[in-house]
Formats: sequence, C-alpha cells, structure tokens
Amino acid sequence: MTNKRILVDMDGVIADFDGEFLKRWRDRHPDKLYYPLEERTVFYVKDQYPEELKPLVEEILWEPTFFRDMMPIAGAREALLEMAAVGLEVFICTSPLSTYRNCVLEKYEWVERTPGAQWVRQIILTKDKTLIRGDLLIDDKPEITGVESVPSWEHVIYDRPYNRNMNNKRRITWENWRDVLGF
Ligand code: U2P
Ligand code: MG
Repeated sequence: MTNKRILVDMDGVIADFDGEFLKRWRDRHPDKLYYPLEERTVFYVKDQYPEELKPLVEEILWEPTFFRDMMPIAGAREALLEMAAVGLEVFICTSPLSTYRNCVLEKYEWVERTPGAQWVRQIILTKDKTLIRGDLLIDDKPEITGVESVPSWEHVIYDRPYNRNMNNKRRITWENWRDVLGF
C-alpha cells in the first residue's frame, strides 16, 4: 500500500461538521425539530429538515466560525500522521460550499490548527473530486460524481449514519482503517 496516494475528505471524516451543526442548532433553536446524528438519513443536513427550517439550517452553515470551530473526528489526526509516516501520499480533498465566503478561508485555518501547518500544502479544494487522481478517496458522501464517470480512485466510504444504505463499497472508520486498508 505504500507509495499510494490517499485522498482524505474533510467534513464528516476528519472535521466534525455534524457535531458543530447540532450544537449550534440546539443552542439557537431549542424548541425546533432536532435530528441527532444517529437519526440522519440523508447526506446534506439541510435535506433532513422541512422547507420552512432550511433557511435556518443554512444560516448556521454560512455564518463565520462554523467551519473554523469544528472539533476533529476522534482518531483522524493520528490516522493522517500514521499514513504519512508509513510513506503514503496523503491529501485532504474537500469541497467548499458554493456560499464560500467563510467556508474556504476557515477550512484552511482549521487544517493549519488541527492536523497542523504542514498539512495546509496538502489541501485540495475542489467541487469535483472525480478530476483528482489518487488510489483511494476516503469520503462520507454516499456517491461521488463529477465530470469523470470513471475516477482513478476507489471510493472507500467513511462510516456515518446517513450513508449506511450504501453497501457496495468498502467501509472505513478511524478505528479500523489499518485492517480495511491492509496495514
Ligand atoms: O457542499 C459542499 C461540501 O460541504 C460539506 N457539507 C455540506 C453540507 C452538508 O450538509 N454536509 C457537508 O458535509 C461537504 O464537504 P466535504 O465533505 O467535501 O469536506 C460537501 O462536499
Ligand atoms: Mg465529507
């Protein structure tokens, strides 16, 4: 496996997007519908909520500090460092929101602070991950599509409640990644 290029997604894989959203949602709208992570059935958090609540969901995702303040997903930092230490070529491959103003800068700030400054140069920010060449893409999104219908990478799905309907892909967590990838 060494000499391979591993593309590691950010939100939902190394950065706890849903934890940050749920914390802000609960604080700000304690009286409103609340879906804990375990009850999420769809990838986009906005799609889980009824039409009249969607603007309130977006308000949180678009506001300053949302992308900056996410907690790391347990084990992610250690896994990135271990992968790099065994000689894998590791990149952080993430898509920005189209409402990008806070998201783009804050993703860079998060990487600088969390895995560390040397990881900033490993960031690949793209709306289309199929264009990026790699051996594996570790990503929580159930299906990753783009202009390349046959991407170079194998999509290894990072296990989250909202992607458990996908059973045709290898499934990984930061607890079992060594076994799944064969280390
Ligand atoms: O939509 C662009 C990117 O933002 C993150 N995202 C957005 C909405 C949502 O409900 N959940 C979510 O994760 C994803 O970023 P990534 O995983 O690529 O870092 C999504 O691709
Ligand atoms: Mg993701």
